[in-house]
Amino acid sequence: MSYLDLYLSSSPKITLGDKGSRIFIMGAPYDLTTSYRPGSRFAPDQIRSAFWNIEIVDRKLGANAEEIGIFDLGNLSITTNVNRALDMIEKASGEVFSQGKVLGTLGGEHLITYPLVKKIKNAALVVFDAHLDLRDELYGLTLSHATFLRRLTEERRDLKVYHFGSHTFVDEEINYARERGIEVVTSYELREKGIKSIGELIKEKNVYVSVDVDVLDPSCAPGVANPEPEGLNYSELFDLIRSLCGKNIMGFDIVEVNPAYDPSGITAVAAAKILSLLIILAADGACRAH
Ligand SMILES: [Mn+2]
Repeated sequence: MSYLDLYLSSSPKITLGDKGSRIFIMGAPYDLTTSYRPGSRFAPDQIRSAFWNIEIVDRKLGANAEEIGIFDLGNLSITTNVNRALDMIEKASGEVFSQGKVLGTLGGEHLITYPLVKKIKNAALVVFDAHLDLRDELYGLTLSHATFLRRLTEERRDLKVYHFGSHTFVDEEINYARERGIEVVTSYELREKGIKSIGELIKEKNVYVSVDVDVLDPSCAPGVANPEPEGLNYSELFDLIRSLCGKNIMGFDIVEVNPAYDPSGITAVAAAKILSLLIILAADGACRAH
């Protein structure tokens, strides 16, 4: 062991393990179809930096993410071509999934979920998002961060989707959701019915989890591309995520954090906390039902 091995790291990578780890992390720094405030391409490294600097132990789940092997692959290459970005995400994630690994991807905008989930079989998709992202088209784009779930659910008729925390969507979106059999529980319903646990609502054991950080209220997560007031607070969202303890997490992503609008860094910290929870949930037997 040399001083170079001892004192230097490839920070801000969040590697706590090696290639033998079951959980892999990848950055997808793309915000090419963002409709309002671009900048989420800078989020992966901000989330990593926050992850290194907050406590990643969770008292409620009774687990410490520091003790779980994680291998960080780094970020996908820069491109300004949307199709090229989607292709790289699909190919890189496909390689990780084919090795039987759990892949956690740091966005980037919500469109990155489309190539990540496209080929995942035998798992339900669980989405947390202020928006439904079920429009057929927005601002001239049929494939964008506002339409990704529409395209995905049209292509994958077999994909069961559970959607939590929405509160801003047009009739076209909710009508499509009902027709397509997407289970939608809005932030209003979560609050009015006092729903703190969704584990039993989700019938499937295998799940892929996509967290759009704008599901949090802008008062606790201002640094997102499309902030929407009346979102969830930290504890409301974290308890819903914790209630997935016992599920088999096949993969996950955390999207839409925008460091350009996050001067205090609290949105990146919230995303890092979400990352630590998902790592604990994805690790075999690490979490304890609370
Ligand atoms: Mn959203």
